[in-house]
Amino acid sequence: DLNEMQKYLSTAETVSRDAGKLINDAFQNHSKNVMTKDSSVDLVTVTDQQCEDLIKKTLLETYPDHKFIGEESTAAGAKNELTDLPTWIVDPLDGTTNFVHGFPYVSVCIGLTIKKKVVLGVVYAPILDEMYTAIRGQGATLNGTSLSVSKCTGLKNALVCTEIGSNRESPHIDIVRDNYYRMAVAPCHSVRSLGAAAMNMCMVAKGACDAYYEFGIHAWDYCAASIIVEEAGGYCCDTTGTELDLMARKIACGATPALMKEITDTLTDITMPRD
Ligand code: LIP
Repeated sequence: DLNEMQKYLSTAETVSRDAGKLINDAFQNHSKNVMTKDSSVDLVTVTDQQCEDLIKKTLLETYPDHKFIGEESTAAGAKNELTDLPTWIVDPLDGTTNFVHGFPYVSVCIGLTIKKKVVLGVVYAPILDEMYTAIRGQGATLNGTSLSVSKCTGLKNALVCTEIGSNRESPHIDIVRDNYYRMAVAPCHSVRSLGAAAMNMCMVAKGACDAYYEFGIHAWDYCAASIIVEEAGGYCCDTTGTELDLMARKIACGATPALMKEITDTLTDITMPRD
């Protein structure tokens, strides 16, 4: 019920601010201990791990019968199977490359699924001090003010966000480049990359851009932000235009179904190995 959802949201908000403090301190003090994961462009820092430990401990101590899927727990070998049980899906620091370089678009992402459906989401951007939240059916807010997407219905009037991602191998990156080219020659108004899936999606939710798509990301990058986009009146789907799949490692979202049909019809899909 709504009371329970508000309680869950409040826990998620509080712990995202606590993790945000750790991020802000390390960001301001330039104390970033950088390591790589799958490749030289797949970065992780001690701050990512500290934040995930804090968030995981808090959520599982508060809600012992809930499940947890997190970016760094997964990297450390935890299996991230999505079941019908209440499951927190967490990216402790989305935009790690931005964080490492001092580019301020970073966020803590905390989503909750029940019966595999996203029921609430928090995206907290600590450097900008922007708190984006949504509960299913209750709208989306930024620092308490309600959000709504733009009214854009066609690619020719759209500002589109996307990312090159961390897979730079052929043929993956060739398709990413071709898709970028198709956006450019559509022609859409322009293409932007904030360097973080959740921040791109929050720009869609607030109507500052009209659409976002990306291949190769994970549920923790888009779970929380997907409900913020939907509750701001936007539309989330798979890059093929079918229903959004949290484990398919790709997303397209934007202001209107008409715009998203045009975009997903324009994109060449990349089938990713599922999470
Ligand atoms: C990042 C995403 C971004 C993507 C990067 C990476 P991380 O997440 O937010 O959209 O292009 O490759 O996946 O690793 O900073 O949490």
